[in-house]
Amino acid sequence: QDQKMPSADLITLTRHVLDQQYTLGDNASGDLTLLLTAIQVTSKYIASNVRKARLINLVGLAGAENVQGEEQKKLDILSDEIMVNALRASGKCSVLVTEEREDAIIIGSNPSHAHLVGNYCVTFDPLDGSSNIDAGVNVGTIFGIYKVKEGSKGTLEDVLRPGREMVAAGYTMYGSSCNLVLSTGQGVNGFTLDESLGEFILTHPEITIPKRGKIYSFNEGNSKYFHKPTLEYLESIKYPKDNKSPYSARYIGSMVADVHRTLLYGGIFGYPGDTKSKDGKLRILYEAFPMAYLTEQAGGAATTGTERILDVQPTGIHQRLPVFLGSEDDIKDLMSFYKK
Ligand code: P6P
Repeated sequence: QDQKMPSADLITLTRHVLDQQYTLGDNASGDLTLLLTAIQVTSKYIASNVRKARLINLVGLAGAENVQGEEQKKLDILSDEIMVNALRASGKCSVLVTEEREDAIIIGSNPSHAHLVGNYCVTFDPLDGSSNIDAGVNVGTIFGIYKVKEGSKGTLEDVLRPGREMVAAGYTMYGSSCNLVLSTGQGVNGFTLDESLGEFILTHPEITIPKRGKIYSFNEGNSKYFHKPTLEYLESIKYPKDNKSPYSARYIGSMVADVHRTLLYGGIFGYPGDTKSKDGKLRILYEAFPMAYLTEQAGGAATTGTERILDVQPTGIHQRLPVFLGSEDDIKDLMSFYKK
C-alpha cells in the first residue's frame, strides 16, 4: 500500500529530448534525438556488462595498452567497440574520437560506410575511471557532441574546436543505479535507468549546482608537485580565516562520480597542472569539455585556473588540460589565487 501510484505521465529520455527539440522551434530533424537514442542504447549495454563483469570474468587486464599507455581492462575494449559500432550504425556521425583509439574515426573514409555519414561528431571516453572497476567503484561513459561545420563531410577540423561549440554533452554513471546526465544546451537533466522498462526516466529535472559548496575534490597525493596557487587555495579552505569551518575532502578518483557529486552537492573538483604534468591528466575533448559544458549549463563554472575551459582551442584529440570545475563562488576563489 505504500507503493507510489505509477506515474501516468512517464518522461523518458527520448520524450524529454524530443520536447526540448520542439521548444527549440528549429526544424528539428530528429537527428540529434536519434543520435542520443543510440547513445542511450550503448549506455544500457555497457551498464549490463559492468554489472555482470565479475561474473563473466570481464575484469582484469586485457593485456593491450591504450594510447595513454595505460593497461586496458577488457571492459574498456568492449565498451569502446560497443560505442563505435552503435554510433557508426546510427548514420548520424561523421567523426568519432575515443580515448581508446590513437586516431579519430572518419566515418566517410571507408567507402562501405559512405551511406552512414551524418552531421554530428562524438568525442567520448567509453569507460572512464576503469582503473577502479576491480574495486567496484562507480565508473562512467563521458561524451561530447559537435555538429559538423557548414558543408563539412567530417574532418579533424570538426572536433578540434572550442568546447563552447558543442551542441550537447553528458555522462552515464554505472553505480548502484545507472544515471545518465545530459545537456543539449537548455540546462542539465538527470535520468535513471528503469531496468524493468529498459528506459531512462527523468528523475533529476533541471540540475542546478549550488552557488557555493563545502566539499573539495583533489588528489592531494600530488601535493608535492602542485603549483603555489593550488597549494595556497587548498590552504585557504583547509585552514579558513575568520573561524569559518573547513571544507570536507571527497575524492573518488573516478571523474564521473566526482563530477556527479559536485553537480548535486556543490563545491570544487580539480585536477590541476603541476610540476610533474604541465597540463594535468584529464583529456580536453572527452573529459574536460563535456564536464565543463555540463557544469556551466548547471549554473557553475569551469576553468584551467586562468581561462574558461570551453574557450580553449584544442590542437590534438588526446591533448590534456588542467581542470577546476564546480560552484561559481568556489571557482572564483580558486581563480583569485591564480591571478596573484
Ligand atoms: P588520479 C580515471 O583514470 C581518470 O581519468 C578520471 O576518471 C579521474 O578523475 C582521474 O583519472 C583520477 O586520476 O591520478 O587521481 O588517480
